[in-house]
Amino acid sequence: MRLALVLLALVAVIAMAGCNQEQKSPAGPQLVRLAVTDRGFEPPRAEVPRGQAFTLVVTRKTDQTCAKEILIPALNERRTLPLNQAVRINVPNGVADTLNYICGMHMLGGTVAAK
Ligand SMILES: [Cu+2]
Repeated sequence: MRLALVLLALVAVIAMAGCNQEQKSPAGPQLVRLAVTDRGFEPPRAEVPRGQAFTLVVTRKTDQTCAKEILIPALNERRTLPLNQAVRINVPNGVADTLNYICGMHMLGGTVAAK
């Protein structure tokens, strides 16, 4: 019985390792993590490999800026940024060489460049 449990645990670990490898493969989704701090969006300039879709993962970590929304004009996207909650925005391949985003009041922003 104990052996069966150990085997089950091993199978689970191997299955999870397999999932991780999938995420690291070149075809997997590229994540671009952004934080909103009291200095604005960080990093303000990010780069992604050219020719790949990616997912913006934006987490607002402060109440001290006006950036409680993010706008991505090229995607016609406007999303609210709840405090300390990661917001995922999928960006298809080929939308823009340099993707611009700004806060809801057009004061803070940044770019993601395809290189
Ligand atoms: Cu703003």
